[in-house]
Amino acid sequence: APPDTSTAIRMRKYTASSLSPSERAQLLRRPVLKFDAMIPKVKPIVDYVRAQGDAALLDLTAKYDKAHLDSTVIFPPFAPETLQLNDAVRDAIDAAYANIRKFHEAQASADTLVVETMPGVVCSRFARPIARVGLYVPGGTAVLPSTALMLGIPAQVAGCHEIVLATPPRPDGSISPEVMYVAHLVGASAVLKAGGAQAIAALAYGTQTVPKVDKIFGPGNQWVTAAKMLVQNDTDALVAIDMPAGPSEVLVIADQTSNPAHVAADLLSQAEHGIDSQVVLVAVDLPESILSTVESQVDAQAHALERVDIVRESVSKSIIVHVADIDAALEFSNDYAPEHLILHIKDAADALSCVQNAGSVFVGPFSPESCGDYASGTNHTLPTNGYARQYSGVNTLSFQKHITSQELTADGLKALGPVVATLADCEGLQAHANAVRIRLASI
Ligand code: HSO
Ligand code: ZN
Repeated sequence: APPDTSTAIRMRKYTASSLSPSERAQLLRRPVLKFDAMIPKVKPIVDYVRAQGDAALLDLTAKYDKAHLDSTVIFPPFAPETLQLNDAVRDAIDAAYANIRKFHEAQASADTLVVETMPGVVCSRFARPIARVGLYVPGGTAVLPSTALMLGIPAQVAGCHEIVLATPPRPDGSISPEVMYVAHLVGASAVLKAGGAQAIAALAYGTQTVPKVDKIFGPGNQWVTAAKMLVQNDTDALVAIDMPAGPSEVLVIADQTSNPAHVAADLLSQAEHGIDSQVVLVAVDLPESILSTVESQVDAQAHALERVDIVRESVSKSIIVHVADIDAALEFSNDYAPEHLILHIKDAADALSCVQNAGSVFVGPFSPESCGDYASGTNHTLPTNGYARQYSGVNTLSFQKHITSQELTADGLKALGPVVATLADCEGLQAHANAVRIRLASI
């Protein structure tokens, strides 16, 4: 059917104070993802790749990506013709790379933490890179070199030894030069031309040519996410994942000082990601005149977008919530725990101290989310679906683990040993107590 350009693209409206607890709970939920239903679909793919390796990858890539490949992995040095970009794009990627690198270098924990907990008892903690990491860069409706930057830079900064970047090939078998250029910049050790659950399985188990990794990062569709969850639970794979990923979302808090056209533009910039994206506007005592301008701007700007059909669907699942004041706005936002929070409010920076749950915050009128999505320095791989309550976004520490150590002196053991022996006795673990007492007897 031809695209529907006639009907208005608008969000549903609610007033926070008149919601029942169950209505409020309903609004705080995201459009449901049926993971239980995905696992049985994904498992045969994962098992196929695990059993057949490269042959399965080639077969599945032909089937799902329509690309008929001879081999699935490219190793550096990458051929110059695969990296060819126009100058403006290369310069933009370089500028983004520099900012993201600067911010992620500042996060690395290079220093060893040393604490003498009591005289002669020294505890320390130091970081080591996760040796082999897999970075999933989605293909699908948009090619995302920015995601390659957001995953590749912290991996590089953390000092990971092997960086395997997986992304689905185009039907001609190639990878976009933008993604290849980023792979080159971040020092990727291999590019896997595969997407979906099959790429995740290859990273988790390795194949004849794909190196097995220790942790898999990156956003993806339901197939990718279900496959990540599946392999994470397989003790044979012995692989970790960054976080459970879901569709993109943004929550915008706007008051009378906000510019309605800017608010609308920010809402749409997230809504265009996919039909499952959810955008929420929390309107703080917003006069009807401003609100209706926001709504008409959403409608007008949406109709001018190439991705209007995606936006139409995501906006129709999205909501406007009226609240009386900024405290109520932040309460709603903290309960929703958005991936992105944009503060279009007076004295926006002051509100930060009240933000408890959010992936990343965009403060004030000149901080569109797009800047964080691409180039300001912060990471765009962030917790969705309310997981901002307990997860951080991807950062340099996501690519490291911390090892602790301790060294006791004889005096330290004299002081601490009796405490340990008593506790070991209390647990009935005699050998533990002996390991202390046998030493105390000889000091
Ligand atoms: N907003 C997305 C990231 C992205 N935006 C990539 C543009 N390209 C994460 O929620
Ligand atoms: Zn985005």
